[in-house]
Amino acid sequence: MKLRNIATLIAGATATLCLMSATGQQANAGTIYKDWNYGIDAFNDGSGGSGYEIKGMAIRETSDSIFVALTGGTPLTGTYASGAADKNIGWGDLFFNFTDQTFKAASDTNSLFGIRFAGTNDSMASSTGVYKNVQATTVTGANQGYSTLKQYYDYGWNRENTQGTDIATKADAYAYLGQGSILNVIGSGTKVGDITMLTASALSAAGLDFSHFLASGEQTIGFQLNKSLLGFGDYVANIFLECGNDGVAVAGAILPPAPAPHEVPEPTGTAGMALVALAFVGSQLHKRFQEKVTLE
Ligand SMILES: [Ca+2]
Ligand SMILES: [Ca+2]
Ligand SMILES: [Ca+2]
Repeated sequence: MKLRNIATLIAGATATLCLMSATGQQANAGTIYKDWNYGIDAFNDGSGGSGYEIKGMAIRETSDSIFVALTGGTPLTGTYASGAADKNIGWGDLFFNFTDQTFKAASDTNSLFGIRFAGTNDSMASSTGVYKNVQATTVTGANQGYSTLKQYYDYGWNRENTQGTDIATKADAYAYLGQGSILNVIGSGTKVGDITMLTASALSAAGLDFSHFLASGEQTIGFQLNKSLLGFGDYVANIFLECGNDGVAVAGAILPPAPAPHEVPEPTGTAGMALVALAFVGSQLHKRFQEKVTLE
């Protein structure tokens, strides 16, 4: 599958980057920039105007954390929309797919990870945080949105980098996401932990720089989570707005967790020595006791 090839390429590029960083050399690979993996979305495929325009997503991995950042015109708490059931259209949930299956197939087998970060959206997840064994569902209907991805494209919104630089074409989008319902929130899953929302200055301090790609939106949202909450290996991460008016994806790889500190098995010799030592101490105590008895 082409998408996997892209992810594998990026994974390889990431490994190369790390290797070259270790030797103190500069390297540019794919959309990795200053340790963040960027998916830059088309700037003019947000149906409904600037309030529904995603410009990009970026993901950074450190030894123990995953950082995620999104930029565009949609605030964290969404925008007023009279046609939406809750009068508000905002961000859907973010998904990570570590399987080699399409999004729909991974969803159907409850194999996605999902992150609800927008506390006011229409997610079926009960609270913000990280979820595993996730099946995705759609809330576009309640948000005055597109009933299918095909409908979005049929309305004329196909652009270069339609779902970001890693799913650049409509054909790639169909191959990964299908042409049916836009599955944009967590439908079911098991919560495994919380996320920490990050301020713009914290994101900048962590090296985030959408402006390098001229992709700084009016709204930049970011959060951090413990790496142990997610899977690892090649991934495709993607998100849509609640209405399906825009979406973006990033392909990359998360390194496997570092092996636990090696547990040195207790050598039988050491155990034997310990027993001998205990026996010796015991015998000495016994001897002293005997001596004491004898003296008395
Ligand atoms: Ca866009
Ligand atoms: Ca809504
Ligand atoms: Ca898009």
